Amino acid sequence: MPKSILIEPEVVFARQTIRFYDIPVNAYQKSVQEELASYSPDDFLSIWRDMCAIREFESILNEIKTKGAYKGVAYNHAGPAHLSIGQEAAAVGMAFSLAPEDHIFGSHRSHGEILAKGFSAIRRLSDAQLMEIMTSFRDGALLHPVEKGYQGTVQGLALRFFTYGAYSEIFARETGFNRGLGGSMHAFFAPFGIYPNNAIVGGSGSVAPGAALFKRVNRKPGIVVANIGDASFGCGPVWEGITFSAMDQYRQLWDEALGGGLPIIFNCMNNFYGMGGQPVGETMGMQFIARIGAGVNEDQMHAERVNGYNPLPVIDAFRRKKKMLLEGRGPVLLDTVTYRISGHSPSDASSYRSKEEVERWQRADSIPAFRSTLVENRVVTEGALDEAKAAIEATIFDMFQLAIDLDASPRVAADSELVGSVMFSNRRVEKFDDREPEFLQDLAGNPRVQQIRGKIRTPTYAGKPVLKMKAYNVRDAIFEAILHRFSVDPTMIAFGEENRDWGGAFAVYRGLTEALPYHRLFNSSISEAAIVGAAVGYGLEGGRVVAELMYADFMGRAGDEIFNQLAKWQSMSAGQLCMPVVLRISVGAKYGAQHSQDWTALVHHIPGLRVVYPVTPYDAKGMMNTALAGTDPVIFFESQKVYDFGEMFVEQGVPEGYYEIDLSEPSIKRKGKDLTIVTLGPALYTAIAAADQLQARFGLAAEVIDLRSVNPLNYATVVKSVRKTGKALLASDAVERGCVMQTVAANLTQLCFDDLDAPPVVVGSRNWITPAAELEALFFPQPSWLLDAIHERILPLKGYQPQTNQTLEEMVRRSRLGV
Ligand SMILES: Cc1ncc(C[n+]2csc(CCOP(=O)(O)OP(=O)(O)O)c2C)c(N)n1
Ligand SMILES: [Mg+2]
Repeated sequence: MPKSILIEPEVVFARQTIRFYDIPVNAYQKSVQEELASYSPDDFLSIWRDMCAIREFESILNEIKTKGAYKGVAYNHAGPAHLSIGQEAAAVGMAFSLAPEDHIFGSHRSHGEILAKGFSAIRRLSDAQLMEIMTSFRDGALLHPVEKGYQGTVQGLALRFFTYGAYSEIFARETGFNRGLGGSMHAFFAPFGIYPNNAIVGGSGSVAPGAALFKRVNRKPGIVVANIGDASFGCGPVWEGITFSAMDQYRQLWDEALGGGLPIIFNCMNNFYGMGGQPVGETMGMQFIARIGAGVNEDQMHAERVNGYNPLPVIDAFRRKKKMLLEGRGPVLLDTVTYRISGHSPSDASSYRSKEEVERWQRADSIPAFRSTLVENRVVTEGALDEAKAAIEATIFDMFQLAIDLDASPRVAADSELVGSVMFSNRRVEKFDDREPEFLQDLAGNPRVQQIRGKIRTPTYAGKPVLKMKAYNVRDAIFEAILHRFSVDPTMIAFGEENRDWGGAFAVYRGLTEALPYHRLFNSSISEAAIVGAAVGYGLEGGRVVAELMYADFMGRAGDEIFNQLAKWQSMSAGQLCMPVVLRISVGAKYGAQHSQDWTALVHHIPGLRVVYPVTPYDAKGMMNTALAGTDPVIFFESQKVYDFGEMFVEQGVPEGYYEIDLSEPSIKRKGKDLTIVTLGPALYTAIAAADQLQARFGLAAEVIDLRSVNPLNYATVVKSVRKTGKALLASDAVERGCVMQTVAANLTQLCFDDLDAPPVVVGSRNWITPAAELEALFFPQPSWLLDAIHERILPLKGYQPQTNQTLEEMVRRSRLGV
């Protein structure tokens, strides 16, 4: 859909041509004299001073990395330093006219952008605001060391505070912006509008659009800038972020009052190099990054190339583009040309470029060039420039020395649990804003709500099992929990592929289209990286979001966004950011190798993610409720095998009201004393079938425990059961090698060693591709496999004839062949 957009053959097949307009390259040609009306002498001075400050800040890093000392002060910095010496004009030009509420995201090479944005914010905030930020930020932890003995202005104090926080962060000190957990490549300081910088090339390209989305949906002021390198435009997620930002719907379908296109500038810090590869002439073919805009939308993203070796064209461009964004005409692409005089990192041997080239750019260096322009045009005196430079350099040198002083700026103790303490935020937030949640209709009249009201929520009705058509099922359970949070938290949004109109690929959202305005539920482009990346950006800005991947097999398309972005920003921020993002991932079946794999193991392995996999209506509703009240990223797996299953275990049925289930507690689904079967995912139902046979044929009472949660996981219930029975079989639909259950089995071996009659046994799917629907019984664990494994490896069953080979010899054979 949307049904309002009609596709007409006569129009589609009419003869026409696609027109492009010219993309400006270096259009700005004003002299300083012509700019006198736009800048005060103080502005000019500040611009140059900021450039000098960045140069000094990074020159110190360069000297200590390459020579071990600066001005006789020795320091060994173990970590990285990707310097941007040469790029100062581009950074200052980018930040100069931004307000504190404009948020920048960056890359591994963003010291300069961080500093420039911080200096710009310090100039714009009042003394009272600055004092409030400095005293409240981590209870003054960064302020105390820099205010001792300082007698100057509040702005001067803020400069000390800010440069000290930056150095401390780079040197992994407690007094860093992020307590040293971010470091050089991930440092940020949100109070000044400086948001995460990303060591994954192009990482900000998919995350920053989510921040822009947050501003639109929640009517927040300001714009978002994604500062990314020229080589990052070869990264898929950057293209996806651009596509996501340029969707027509913002302007064509969303309520006009929200403000139109996403307010985002993709600002290419174009220094002509990746590390050593050259996008122009070697690794890409577009010649001008600005050209990309032409392929994106009719506005061509208002793309432009500007001279970033001079701050004024960049400031001019940012002023014009910001105005466009505030008018709802985003997104924008800027190709800001600069040059990295420094190496990629201090170990760079510069084998990929000639000395002559570097020297030519050094001769054109923006810092002396801009100074000459100001002096020649009598805008600022040499004395004023020298004085400003000397003052800021002194501050920076002082702050460097303070940051390397272990007494003033300690590292976290060697036995510290700091990192562990910030892996999860563990908070509970009912709603992230107090405004009224927006709906299009009264929910009582919603057809889906009415339909669910007529369903049976208990395992039996009038003594008989409930028909599938009548049963309140897993789909309904997830819907109810999500609808509840939509009605409580006005920031809550959901998006993914086919989320609107279609009702979600598996009909979980059916009914929501009628209930919610576009900006709360929308279809995204088929851009898994951008779906997850944007959810990350939205979450870290302080909004609640449910994003969806249609199949677990598509996680690969969003690998970085799940593994490095969603999982890591809470801890890299030392607990300052939270990540209230639920990522729904549906696990398929019947669709063969690329649509039917359970990939719980992948996210189980990644620190920083909560991972759950409920398979009953009671669990699905309770766990989704908990996930949507928390502040941590939750990977919420769902199984296509069980969407239409009714409740089979909770006799009282699934409550109509709100309840929560702990996201780390396994659940006993059937009590027993002879053997423990632990399951994850739909293997629960396989285990129940096996348990029925054990009872009927062998008089054995199996205790069946559904893990439900993968991480965090409380072992207490499982351990208690296994100690009681002395026997453990673990089953899931994931392929057996490296699956979650292998970790659980290994842990149970240690936790229950004295009580075990046999080592815990894992039964999973075969280590194959998932075959066609007709052949799935060869692949997914069947009840008989469980019985066979019990018989062969745990407890011989009297008179039992195994149907498959579950012996240890077979395990070794399969392993040897890798299948
Ligand atoms: C996904 C990813 N691939 C490769 C790298 C290694 N790497 C770090 S910086 C870099 C070059 C990036 O070039 P560009 O985006 O132009 O930024 P610049 O370094 O020029 O500022 C590479 C390849 C990485 N950090 N992330
Ligand atoms: Mg580059």
